[in-house]
Amino acid sequence: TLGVALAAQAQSPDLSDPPAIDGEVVGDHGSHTLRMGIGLAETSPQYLSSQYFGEILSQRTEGRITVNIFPNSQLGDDVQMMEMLQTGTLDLSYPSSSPAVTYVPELAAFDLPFLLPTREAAVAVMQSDVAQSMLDAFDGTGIKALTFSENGYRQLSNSARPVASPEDVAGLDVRGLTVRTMENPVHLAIWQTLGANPTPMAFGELFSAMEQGVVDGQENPWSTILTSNFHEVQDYGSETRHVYTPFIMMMSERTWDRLAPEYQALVQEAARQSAEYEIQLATEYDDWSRDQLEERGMQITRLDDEQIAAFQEAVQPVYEEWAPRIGEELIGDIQAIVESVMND
Ligand code: KDG
Repeated sequence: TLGVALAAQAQSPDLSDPPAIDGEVVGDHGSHTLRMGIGLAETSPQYLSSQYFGEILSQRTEGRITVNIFPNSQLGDDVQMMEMLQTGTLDLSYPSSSPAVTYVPELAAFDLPFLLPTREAAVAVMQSDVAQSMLDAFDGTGIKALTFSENGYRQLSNSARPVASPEDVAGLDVRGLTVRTMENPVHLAIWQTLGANPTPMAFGELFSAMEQGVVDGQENPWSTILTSNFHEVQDYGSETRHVYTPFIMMMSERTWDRLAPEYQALVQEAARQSAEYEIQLATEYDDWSRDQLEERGMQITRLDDEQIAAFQEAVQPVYEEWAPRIGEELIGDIQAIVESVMND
């Protein structure tokens, strides 16, 4: 029926309304129009929560602070936009933590595969002192890191074949999959170790690279695969959940320094509130997006515990290589947070 057909083509799941905006109006400290560049589409939790961020700032300053959001990598990719923040040619951006390791190498802890087994554990880590010190470590880079939020569990998609095992990635009689990765050495190591041909590439170039067959596949949360229409060029998806990556909302330090302390405090508060909302939206989107992709014709391979364990074992060398470089103590701290959440 029409209802079913419409539901199948829905642009988003039933989403929670943003929390009511409360808190007092902040006194007049001048007007600011801020430009925010993001990589993802207008339907993404990232965009919707960024809009909420803008609404908080606007309402609590009676319109004196306005945020204009530019989606779909129109202003550049994560790497370029972070450079624009440094030079002050962009006010706000919302990259994955992964390409930000060039500024704060400790962030690479988040790129370790299978480190954060549940969303609850991931959120606890993102809200921990350990995570706060990573944000603080941006001091002096020209970037003010405001908050972590959820990018999410990354899943493999490709146009060549169903993937249920590391052998399917490597290809036994055929060549290994060419997989686009974020610009991050740990991600590169993961896919190298699995026998793929990893190709780091900006997110904005990814759709056409897949369309033209420059790469076979990529990995991103289901919500990104759906909202960026990757299913149009990718026939197969695998629920690998191989890594949970955060986003980091960032402001140019030049913009930050131009804001009155009252505005700075408000921006920080709005960033935290919108991050909470983003995590909620991302949670609501996650499984729903997978099911939508299936309805739209993507063949999805769900992996059982044993199959996940096979991937986990295969990427063990990545830990051995990278844990000492990232810092065993830091990783131990993160694992302790994970364990305390899991034992709760
Ligand atoms: O806005 C965020 C995107 O630019 C990007 O970080 C998304 O996970 C991502 C990727 O694969 O590049």
